[in-house]
Amino acid sequence: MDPSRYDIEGLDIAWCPGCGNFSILRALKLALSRLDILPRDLVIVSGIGQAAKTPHYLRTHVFNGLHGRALPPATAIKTVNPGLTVIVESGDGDMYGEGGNHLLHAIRRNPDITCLVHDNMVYGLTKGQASPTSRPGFKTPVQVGGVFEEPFNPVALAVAMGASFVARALATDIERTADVIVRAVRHRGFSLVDILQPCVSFNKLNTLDWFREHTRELPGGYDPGDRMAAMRTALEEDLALGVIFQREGRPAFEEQTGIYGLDPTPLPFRAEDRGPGLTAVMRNKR
Ligand SMILES: Cc1ncc(C[n+]2csc(CCOP(=O)(O)OP(=O)(O)O)c2C)c(N)n1
Ligand code: SF4
Ligand SMILES: [Mg+2]
Repeated sequence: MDPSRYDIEGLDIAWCPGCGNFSILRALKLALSRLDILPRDLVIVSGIGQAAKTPHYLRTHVFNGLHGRALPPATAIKTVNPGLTVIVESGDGDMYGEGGNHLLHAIRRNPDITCLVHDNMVYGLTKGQASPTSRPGFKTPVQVGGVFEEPFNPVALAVAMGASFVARALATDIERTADVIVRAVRHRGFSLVDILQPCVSFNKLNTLDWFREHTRELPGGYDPGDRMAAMRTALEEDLALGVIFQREGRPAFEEQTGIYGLDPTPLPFRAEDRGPGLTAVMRNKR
């Protein structure tokens, strides 16, 4: 399928020229076209932030909710209509700060959704405060003496919790990012992809050059099924790029809820849920 299938004509994109989000948007469209997912079969869910604007720039279904709260509605959407492909677009502040608790429980529940985190190590939308992944010494108008906390390590957290798919990509490497997104969407279960993204306006420390110097590709023969190797990789100083951990065979949340135990038809399409039966139930509740 042609990636332009997801284009919206005459868009006014609010990102700064040179922002790494443009590369992620291109990689996402490339991945979706390679996966042959029709816009009508896709829902992109997001919270608040520059990253969370991504679904506004694609022609598909969108649910844009509260800051840090993308994962609960995404889980609900997948649970009631498992035929849809559900992708979450989030930022490092949105997903690892405000939404951190939801991330823990999404990993635990393992719904079949793909969570793409645009990790620019800063709060971009609110003009440059430190985020959970900001590096020590990073000075901002709020952290005037520089960040002194340990940066949050999303890959180590996800591997420690037994997430079923954990990967990292560099936004500007569009081909490789698209490849990782394809693998994440194909994976059955919760997929976390931390995408390193330069913020050219508010992060002058973690520039594209910094990311190039501080990242490395996984070695040939690397086995993403080896959890201890994945944890060692996650704890290395250099940030490894690629699929770091993958665990097949873990049942997805929506398969275990029992909703589809007897009837695989998605809830929105079941006649009894739309017909007089539901109407009668609703009437009794009033
Ligand atoms: C509950 C709540 N707290 C704070 C804010 C203000 N706020 C909006 S976006 C944002 C940070 C976004 O950072 P990040 O998720 O890293 O996205 P980026 O803009 O960097 O892509 C904050 C703190 C808000 N909208 N809602
Ligand atoms: S502030 Fe940073 S993250 Fe936001 S659009 Fe500009 S460059 Fe991109
Ligand atoms: Mg950010």
